[in-house]
Amino acid sequence: MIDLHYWPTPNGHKITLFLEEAGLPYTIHPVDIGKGEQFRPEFLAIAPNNRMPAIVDHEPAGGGAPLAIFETGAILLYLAEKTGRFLPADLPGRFEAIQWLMWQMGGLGPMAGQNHHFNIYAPEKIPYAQDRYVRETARLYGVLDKRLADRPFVAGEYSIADMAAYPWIVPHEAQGQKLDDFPNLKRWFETIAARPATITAYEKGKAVSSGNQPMSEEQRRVLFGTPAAR
Ligand SMILES: N[C@@H](CCC(=O)N[C@@H](CS)C(=O)NCC(=O)O)C(=O)O
Repeated sequence: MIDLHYWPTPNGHKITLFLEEAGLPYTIHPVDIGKGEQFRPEFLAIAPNNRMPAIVDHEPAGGGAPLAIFETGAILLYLAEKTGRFLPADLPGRFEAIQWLMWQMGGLGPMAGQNHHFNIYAPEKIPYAQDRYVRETARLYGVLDKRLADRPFVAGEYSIADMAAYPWIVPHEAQGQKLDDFPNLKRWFETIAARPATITAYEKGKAVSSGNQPMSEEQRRVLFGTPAAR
C-alpha cells in the first residue's frame, strides 16, 4: 500500500494520474497547504522541503523498510520503476521521457507556478512580472506544441513526462493562454483529459477539496510568508 500525502494542486494531480493509470492501491492523506499542514513535523519527516506531494511505499520493490519520497519527478520515476510502466524500456526512449520530465520540473512547472503567483495570488500587481511569466509560459507551451507535432505523446507512448506536464496545462486560461494557439498541444490535452484514469484522478481531487474559493489572508500568509522550518 502507498500513502499519498496530497492536496489537489497541479503537482498533487501528477501522482494521482499515475496511481490511477497503474491501478496501484493507495490511501490519500490530505495535506491542506492553506492551513499550513505541510509544516507539521510528521510531514517534514518525509518531505523536508515543506511541499507536497510525497509518498510512503510500505511495500518497496525488493522488500525492506517503508520508503518515503518527495519531489514529483522522483516520485514518478520511482513509480515507473516499481511498476515497469509509463517509462520506455529502451535506453533512448527512457531518456526521451526523462528529459521531458526534467523540462517540466525545471521549466513548465516553476514558470507556470510564478505565472499563477503574480497573476492570481500576489496582493500587489506588478505588470512586468505578470507579463514576464505569461510570455515565458507561452514560450514553453510553444515548445511542447512543436514536440507534439509528429507524435501522440511527449515521448511516443503515454508516459510520466505527459503526466507531469498535463496538470500544468489544465489551468491554461488562468495562465493567460489559449489552447487554440497551440493545436498539437490542444489535441494532446483533450486526449489525456478523456482518459478514464485522468477523470478519476481529478474526481478524487475534488473529493479532497473543491478549490476555487478565493484565498484568505491567513492562507496567503501561510503559503507566501512562512520561512523554511528549522
Ligand atoms: N518541485 C516540487 C514542487 C511541489 C510544490 O510546489 N507543491 C506546492 C503545491 S503545488 C506546495 O506544497 N506548496 C506549499 C507551500 O508553498 O508551502 C515537486 O515537484 O514536488
